[in-house]
Formats: sequence, structure tokens, C-alpha cells
Amino acid sequence: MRILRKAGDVPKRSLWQRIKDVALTDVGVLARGGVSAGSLEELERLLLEADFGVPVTLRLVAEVERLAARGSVKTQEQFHEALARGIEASLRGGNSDPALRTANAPPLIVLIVGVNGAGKTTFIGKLSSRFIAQGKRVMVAAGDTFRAGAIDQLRVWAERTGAEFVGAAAGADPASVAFDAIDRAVARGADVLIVDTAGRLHTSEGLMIELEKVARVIAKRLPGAPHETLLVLDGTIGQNAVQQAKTFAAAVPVTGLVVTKLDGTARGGVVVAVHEAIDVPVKFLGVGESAADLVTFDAAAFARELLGE
Ligand SMILES: Nc1nc2c(ncn2[C@@H]2O[C@H](COP(=O)(O)OP(=O)(O)OP(=O)(O)O)[C@@H](O)[C@H]2O)c(=O)[nH]1
Ligand SMILES: [Mg+2]
Repeated sequence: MRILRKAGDVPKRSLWQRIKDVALTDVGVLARGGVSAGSLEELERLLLEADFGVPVTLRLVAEVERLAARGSVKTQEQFHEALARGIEASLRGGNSDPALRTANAPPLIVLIVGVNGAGKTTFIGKLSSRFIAQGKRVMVAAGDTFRAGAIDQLRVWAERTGAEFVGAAAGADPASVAFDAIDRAVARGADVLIVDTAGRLHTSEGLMIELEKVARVIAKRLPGAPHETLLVLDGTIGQNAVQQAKTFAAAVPVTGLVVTKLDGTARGGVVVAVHEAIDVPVKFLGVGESAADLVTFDAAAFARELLGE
């Protein structure tokens, strides 16, 4: 599946094409078993531009330099492979299993968190649709009682996908909504309960404390829950996503990352940067606005997609 593309599907030059153009002008140097200092600097600049962030970029460049010094990078193909492997290794480092966790007994409780507009509610629609296609009984709870229209937005997704909807009164306490939804999910024999939350800026301390409370109340109602706390990040915001991820992970035990809107950017390096920054697996990528636009994360495929041909 093609993941990264610019809005409007305008053909773009891949990262690899740009690297080839500016960082690999001197193939003669490569053939002699080296990469020029100028090429390495250009490579560094292009990786930073693609949102890999400083730590990942420096490591990738150092790795290419090391391989070149050893004589393992003499052709453009070897250069491409060295980079692709380096990116893949980053994505496979630490906690990197994309599979969703399971509950000892149903219901599986999935809590969805993130800043405003990141794509949380849309992701809930997509994930419900996946589970339902697997024959699971899915319930979604309107834990965003803050934004006008949020409850209805989730209801529409529930109707569209066939999930059961647990509503709430506008302004209700999101922790009680989650608590009651678990009661309902248990009583109705749901396999999965997905809890939406209001978008909140990671810099807003009060709202982060509220989120901690939601997670705590869920854990109290059902020990071991939430089994997954998925942080949804907008893939088009660049390095800001790294700070968001760190703050959310400090407030609640984030178990997986969902990076959305990758259909709207050619700079997906932030996926690698965020994974490394908080050592949490990337589980899904969002690549559009409809229920089917969800990709289960695959490190090898994504590394090659990021680099391109
Ligand atoms: N292109 C694209 N758009 C997306 C994707 N995911 C979500 N969107 C759009 O992004 C906008 C915000 O999505 P929501 O799901 O409402 O985001 P949210 O995080 O629930 O927002 P709040 O509830 O306000 O915090 C909507 O217009 C979605 O259609 C994606 O993967 N690709
Ligand atoms: Mg929402």
C-alpha cells in the first residue's frame, strides 16, 4: 500500500531521489570505498528535513559512514539498502510489537488519547470497523463530553461501522462515562470497548490530570484495563509530535502509537523519531478519512516506503 503522498496526490520526488541528487553526486568516491564529508552533511540535512529528528538522523548518518569506511557501501543500491536497514532497525528497536494487546477475558478496553484534531475519533471509527470485520462485538464510548458535536460525531461513526454506541451528556465527567461504559460492555458481552476522549493540549496541566483520572478510574473498575492506551498523533506536525508524545506518556501509560494523516505529508520520519523518543510501538498508520484508510504498522515496509525508490 502506498502510504506517503502529498495532498492531492501530486507525484513527489522521493527522499531517496533527493538523497541521490544532492548527497550522492560523486559516485566515484563511493566506488573507492568512501562517502565524502559533503555528502554526509547533505544526507544529514535531508533526513532532518524529513522529520527524523536529531538523534535518529545522527545515528543513521554515522551508520552509513561506518559501513562505507568498511567498504560495504560502494554502489547506490548498497547506500539505499544501508539507509533502509538503518531506519528499519530503529523502528524494530525496543518496544516495537505492532500487535494489539489482548485481555485475559473480554472486554478488551482501548483508551484513545491525543491533542485536538489529531484524528482520535476517526481512528475509533477505523478500528471499530476492523474489529467488526473480524466478527467482534464492539462498543464505543463518548468520553469526549467537552467539544460540541463530538458525541454526535462518534455516534455517526458507530452507526456507519455497526458498533454499539454509549453516549453521554454534554459536560459529563469523562471518567464516569468510561466507568459506566465498562459496566455496559460487561453486561452486554462486548468483546471490545473503545473509549474516546476530548482532545487536549499536552501543555494544559488541568486536562492532563483529567486524563490521568480517566485511566485510573478505568483501572479501578476493571483491573488490568485499559489494556491499550493508544496515543494518536498527527503525522503532519513534524517534531512537535515528539514533545506531545513525551508529555502524554508521562501522564498515562501509553501502550501504542497511531500516526495519522500520513496521506497528507511526504515527511514521515517523525514516526521513527516518536517511536524512539518514548520507546512505544507504532501500531497503526492513518492514511485517509474513511474507515478503510488504516494500515497495521510494518517496520520493514514502512522504512522502504519512507525512503522510496
Ligand atoms: N487525510 C486524513 N485526514 C484524517 C485522518 N485521520 C483523521 N483525519 C481528519 O482529521 C480531522 C480531525 O479528525 P478527528 O477524528 O475529529 O480528530 P480528533 O482527534 O477526534 O479531534 P478532537 O475530538 O477535536 O480532539 C477530520 O477532518 C478527519 O477526517 C487521516 O489519516 N488522513
Ligand atoms: Mg474527537
